[in-house]
Order: sequence, then C-alpha cells, then structure tokens
Amino acid sequence: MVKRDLGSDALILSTRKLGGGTSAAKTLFEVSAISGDKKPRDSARNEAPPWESFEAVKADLTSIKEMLSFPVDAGGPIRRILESPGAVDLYMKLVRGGISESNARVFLKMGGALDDGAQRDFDRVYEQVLAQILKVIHVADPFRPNGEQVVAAFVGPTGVGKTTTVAKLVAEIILKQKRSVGLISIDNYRIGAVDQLRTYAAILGVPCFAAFTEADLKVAFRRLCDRDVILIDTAGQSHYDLARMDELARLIRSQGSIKCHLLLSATTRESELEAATKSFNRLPCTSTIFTKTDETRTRGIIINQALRSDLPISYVTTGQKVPEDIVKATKMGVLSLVLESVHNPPALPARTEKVTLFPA
Ligand SMILES: Nc1nc2c(ncn2[C@@H]2O[C@H](COP(=O)(O)OP(=O)(O)OP(=O)(O)O)[C@@H](O)[C@H]2O)c(=O)[nH]1
Ligand SMILES: [Mg+2]
Repeated sequence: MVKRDLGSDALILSTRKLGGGTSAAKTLFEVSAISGDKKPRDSARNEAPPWESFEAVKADLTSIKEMLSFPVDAGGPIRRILESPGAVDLYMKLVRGGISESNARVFLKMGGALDDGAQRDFDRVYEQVLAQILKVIHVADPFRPNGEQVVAAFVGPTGVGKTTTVAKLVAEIILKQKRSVGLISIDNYRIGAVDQLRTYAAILGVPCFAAFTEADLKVAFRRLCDRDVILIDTAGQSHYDLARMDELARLIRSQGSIKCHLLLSATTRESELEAATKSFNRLPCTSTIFTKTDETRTRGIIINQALRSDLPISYVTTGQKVPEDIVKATKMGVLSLVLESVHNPPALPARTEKVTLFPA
C-alpha cells in the first residue's frame, strides 16, 4: 500500500500495531513512510515553496535518527534544531560526517545555532559552530628538537598501521628534520613482524634492533645512544587482552624515557575507540595518531575522540604510501579533514527491510 501511494522507492519509517479485532485481517496498523526520492508526486506539490526542501531535510533527519536509534528529547535541543532549516541541515551534516549526535547538539548550541534569530544569518552561525569544533582539537609535535634524545613507542590495536607509520616517520625525521634515527621492534607476536621493520630500515638506511625482554631493550638503547630519535614499533594489542597490555606496559616502563603514541584507525567503530582509549591508558601515552583517514567519510569520530581523551593529536595518516601519506597535525588541518566528511558524508545505506502489514 505504501509503494502504491508513495512510489516504489518509498521508505517505511515505522510500523506500530494499534490493536483492533482478534483476527489478523481486522487488526489496525499505523505505518509512517516517506517517498524515497522525495520528488513531488502531484501538481499541487510541484508548486510547493522552498520550504519543501526543509521538509525533505527533516525527513532525512528522521531517517538518520531512526537508523541510530536516536532517543528524541521532545522538549530539548532537538526541538529547537527542528525549528530551524539551517540548524537541521548543519546538524544532519555533522552527524552524517561522524560527529556524535550529542556532540553535534552541543556544538550547535555553543555556536548559537539554537538562538532566536540565528536563521537570519546562518553563515555566521556556521562559522561559530566551526570555531567551537576547532576549540576541542588539540595538537602536539612529539619530535620537535629540544636538545634531548626523543624515544617514541607506537602502540595500538592490531593492523592500525603502526609499522607503516614508523617507516613514514623515519623518512620525515631524516629527510625534513635532518636528524638521525634508530629503530627497535618489540613485536615478538607475529612471525615476520621484525622483518617487516628491518626491510623498511634497510631501505631507509637506519639501524634496527629486535628486543623482546628488558635486557634486550637495554642493549638496543645502548647501541642507539648516539641517535637523535629512537622509534619503537610494538605488536598490535587487542584492547580486551589486558594481561598482554600490562606485559607491554612493564617493558615500556622499564626504560623511563619512552613516550607512547596511540595509533587509532579512523575507520574504527565509536564504541571500540572508547574501549581502546580506556585500555591503552595503562601505557604512558602522550599523543594520538589517526590512521586510515583516507578509508572513511565519517572522520567526525576524530572530534568525538578529542572530546573523550586528553591526548593531543600528533599526526594523521592518509594512505598506504610510504613515506608521503602522513601529515603533522595542525588544528586547521584536522578541522578540514573532518569537514571533508561533513560535506561529503557516506551515502545512507539502502533500506531493505520488508514490513508485513497483516502477519498471519
Ligand atoms: N588506507 C590506508 N592504509 C594504511 C594506512 N596506514 C597503514 N595502512 C595499511 O594498513 C595495513 C597494516 O599496516 P601495518 O603497518 O602492518 O599495521 P600494524 O599496526 O603494524 O599491524 P600489526 O603489527 O599486525 O598490529 C597495511 O596494509 C598498510 O599499508 C593509512 O593511513 N591508510
Ligand atoms: Mg606492525
């Protein structure tokens, strides 16, 4: 019936049994649906005012909310957002770009998007909202020369790009900063892990040692004492394997000078990022590096993470190519990376569920 009335692309937003008779045929159902293409279907609607697009945006928002099991706070900010086409549009963009709904609401509120009259100058409001987002982005440069040897260990979940990032950084530190680098691998979990780092070390012409115990690590440090920077590649860790995490923490803490950098893939689900952040807190982490930002259009999670964790962002990696696909984090750089997804968010998944109006 929905398809007959609204066309074959119609989207069913909700179905609700209203009760009724005892037989299925007499039971009443309420079905909320919108036309899939949202094109006007009759001449009267063809003449609809520009407001029509606001209705379409509202419908999209409803669909996103439903997709995310969004709890509607009827009297709160959501109601204020829904009253303003500009606010709906911006809210929807932020959420689809990966910024969580609650964070998006706060940014809109702080940026004045919910104030009376905000709609009159929404370009200014948009800038104010961006300024609020910019405020929560903190960056750090762990390799700024300060006259002391820098020792950095790269930690994080499996496969996020630790070894590749170490190789990219070696090239950056040697070529751009003209400083000497030494490498240590403490990855004794994966066959070939040390060889992967050794291959990069050979190509880049830097010494590389494997160290699996505190004693090995001491020896490696002695041999690399003349290097400006020591980069340590570690084995990927499941953030749920706390025993292994503590083992790594002991090894790292055995050398007081090691500072950890937590690598997180921008493609990771929000809940897992949250869990990883908590677990990797056991290590002396001083910055976050976001990897695989090229593989996602929901980079707003970087902002959610910035609000969740005190760690500044030091680098962002943007692809598989060594050494070029890495950029030093700057506040504006991170913001524009996030805005790329805010303005080109992923397409909404096609809805495939079938609704049986009269179940047997
Ligand atoms: N698209 C994309 N791929 C990346 C990026 N960084 C690393 N990769 C790829 O991710 C894969 C895993 O990279 P590794 O450097 O081996 O990851 P790892 O964290 O060292 O993995 P483990 O040591 O097994 O935990 C490789 O195919 C890399 O090329 C990035 O920024 N973008
Ligand atoms: Mg590795």
